[in-house]
Amino acid sequence: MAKRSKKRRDLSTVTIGENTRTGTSVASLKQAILDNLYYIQGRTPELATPNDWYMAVAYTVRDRMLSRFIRSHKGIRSSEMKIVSYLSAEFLVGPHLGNNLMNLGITGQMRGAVKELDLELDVLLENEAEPGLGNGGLGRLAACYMDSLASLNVSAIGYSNRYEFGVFNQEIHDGRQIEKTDKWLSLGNPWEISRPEIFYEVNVGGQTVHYLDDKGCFRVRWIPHHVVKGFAYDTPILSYHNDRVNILRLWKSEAVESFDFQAFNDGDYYKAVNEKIVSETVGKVLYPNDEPETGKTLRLVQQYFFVSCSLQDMIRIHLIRGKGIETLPESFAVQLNDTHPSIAIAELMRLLVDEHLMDWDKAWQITGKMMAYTNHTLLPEALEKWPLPLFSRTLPRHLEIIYEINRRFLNEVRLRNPGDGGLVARLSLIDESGEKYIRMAHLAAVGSHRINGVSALHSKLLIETVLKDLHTLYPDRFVNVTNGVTPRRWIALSNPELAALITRRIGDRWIKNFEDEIRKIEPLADDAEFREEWRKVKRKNKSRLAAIIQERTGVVTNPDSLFDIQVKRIHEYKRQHLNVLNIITLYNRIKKDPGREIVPRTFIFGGKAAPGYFMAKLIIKLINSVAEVINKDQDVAGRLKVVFFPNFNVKNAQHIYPAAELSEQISTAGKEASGTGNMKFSMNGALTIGTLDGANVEIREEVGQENFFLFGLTADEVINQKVKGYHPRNYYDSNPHLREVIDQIRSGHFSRGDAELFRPLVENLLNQDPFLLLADYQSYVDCQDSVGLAYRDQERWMRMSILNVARMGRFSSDRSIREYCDTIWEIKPAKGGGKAP
Ligand code: NBG
Repeated sequence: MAKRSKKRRDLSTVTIGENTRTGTSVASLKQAILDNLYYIQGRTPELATPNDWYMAVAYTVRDRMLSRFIRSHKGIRSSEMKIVSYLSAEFLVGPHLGNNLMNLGITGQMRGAVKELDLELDVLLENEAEPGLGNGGLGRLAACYMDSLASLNVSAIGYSNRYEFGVFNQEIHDGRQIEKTDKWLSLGNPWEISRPEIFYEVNVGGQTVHYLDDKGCFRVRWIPHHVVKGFAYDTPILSYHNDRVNILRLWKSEAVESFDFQAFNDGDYYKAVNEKIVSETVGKVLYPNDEPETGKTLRLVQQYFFVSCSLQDMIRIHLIRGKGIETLPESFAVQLNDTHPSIAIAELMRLLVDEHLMDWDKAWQITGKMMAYTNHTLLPEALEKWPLPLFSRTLPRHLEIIYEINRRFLNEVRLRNPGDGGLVARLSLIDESGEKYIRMAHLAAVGSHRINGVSALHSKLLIETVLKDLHTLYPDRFVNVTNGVTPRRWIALSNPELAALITRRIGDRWIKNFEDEIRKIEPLADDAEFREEWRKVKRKNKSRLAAIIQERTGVVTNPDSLFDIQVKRIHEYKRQHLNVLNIITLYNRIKKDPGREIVPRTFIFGGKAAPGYFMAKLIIKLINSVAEVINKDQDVAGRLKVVFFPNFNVKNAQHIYPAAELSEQISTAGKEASGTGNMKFSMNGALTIGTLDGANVEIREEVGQENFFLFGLTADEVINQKVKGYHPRNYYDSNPHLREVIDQIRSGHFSRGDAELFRPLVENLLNQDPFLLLADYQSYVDCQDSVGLAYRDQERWMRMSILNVARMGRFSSDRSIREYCDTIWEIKPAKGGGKAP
């Protein structure tokens, strides 16, 4: 009997055409590419376009992922293992090809194979359309976490929308940002597998009907205004050199009936296709962040749509495992990535109570056990809330559920704090202070068993400010998990020469176990030969970036100058304009004293501004206007250059971080929840100039204060300044250098005499300056001077750079995921990654 089943298993693993479908030699890969070109793209080499070749290569790689994918998939269905369900409105995964080649360990062979076909692997990699399914840090964090989950051999599904258009592409015209639609799917997406048989229906709008069922139980039926269908599209997420492959499952919205024959027969063609149009609009486009969401019904529908499909999917998988609905938390731990998916709390209640006929208390217990919520920002304007009328029109049943959750919750509050009406009003899920709103952060917090911030400082401020009352009520729910980033994509893939240098000295285990292994390069900071090799790698990366900059912007930069880089979303709190104030200060110094010795610097900026964020767009214009004046001024030639690198995204980031020497992390203390760019820079050997904000605090602790350029007010001092009454104009009046800079911007010195252009920005700084640029100005300029001094001593700089990398172990996303497993999900990951394939 045992023998028979073994035989059957053997048979099922035999793959026809083993060599060209799964072989990894140069010869098999080459043959496979040609086969895929012919059989999938329908082309021969003579007729193939660059995209045909890209697709053929991508399918060749995908073929080699599938056996592991299918094995992992079987595990999801059959095993007892708990699955992490990461619900996120954004996954900024970045290009797949290079990452998958690296994870499979076949980059070298593939390079050889394409070479034999007269192609360049680097050109193919550059040709890949990036899935821009995220705005910035929050989306990229989700992608780093998917990487670590797989590499730590934790079973996970990332759930989101399959947006047809990702974050816009940024072009710069006349110094201003222009947004272009991101049609990332237009040439096909070889990495996803569509699952037309996995779909769910999602109700929208309408009303509810209350009735008693035949057993006399109170029931609710939701009669929707319309129904949207969500179809699954799966992207395999490989682990680094081990067997696990997880899934990124994205939902595409479609009409239930794509064509209304009744309407067509009645002669109304437009009505006949209308439902299709309405339904497909749901997943059309990713919303930009930093814009007020209130009033955007479509965004609420979008959030609800992917959350509902995902929860229905989890229940289906759990039932396939042969288990009863009451044990759902044994199969899934759900992480809510910010409040965007927080409607999951009410939706799970609805599914359990209305569809699975569970009683409320049991359903609430299951919900709380499964759900956990990560907060990613303290900015009040980013704390999601939905106007009551809009919410009730869109999700009438959920409003009833939220009322019931709130009723029970506030009863508990009253019981514990009798007579404190103010507390009840502050904690309520409904904001009734004016126009009524649903507070999504409160819903997420009340329905979760854990709530976490993303850096030590952020978690502390979270419980002292926006979630203070909730913390008093449920202190045990709050934990901190400091963010991390994957060293696979951000060092091994983006900075292959640095990776090779490190591997030559300490072996390659650091890629898999960065937390423990990378520290082994610390003693090499004292090795002059190593420092010299380190310097050479950085120099090469800089000249490579310089070539890209010249090609994209026309600006010629000097790779021997200090590459001082600020790349991230453009936002006033991130203070790109503080950086600009310092640049103008340096410029003025040289203009006054042309013979002055300064360390030549290239200031590089990159980042998108939300399309509706006026001030952020003006900051982009300011950077470009200052660049225009400085870059053509012969007096500063060879000493200062300013560049705005257009369209900062994952692909471009992979060229930028490896070339950076100075990382600008200069947000107003208390505003940046964590930051993750700060970690990527440091891992690539850049030194940081920064405030005590977000994860900067912990980075400085790890790398040592002597290896970090600190300036500016602390979070407490920022609050004190504001309490005391902050008068930016006093700084302007009392600091002649600052005054000169501000006056130049105001007078049109950098805007061809146009004194109107930057007026809103200058007025804002002089009158409100909500992010305290003027208060931090002098401290920043002084700190930048000390950076210049340090850079003159290249031996010292290299030592600091090596120590920065050596001490970054803690900021691997593997460490973060381990902490989520321990303190939130109750899952045991494998140490140092899973077993090799
Ligand atoms: C961002 C924070 C960053 C943080 C990332 C990831 C949002 C709402 N928040 O500081 O601004 O690093 O989240 O946690 O995008």
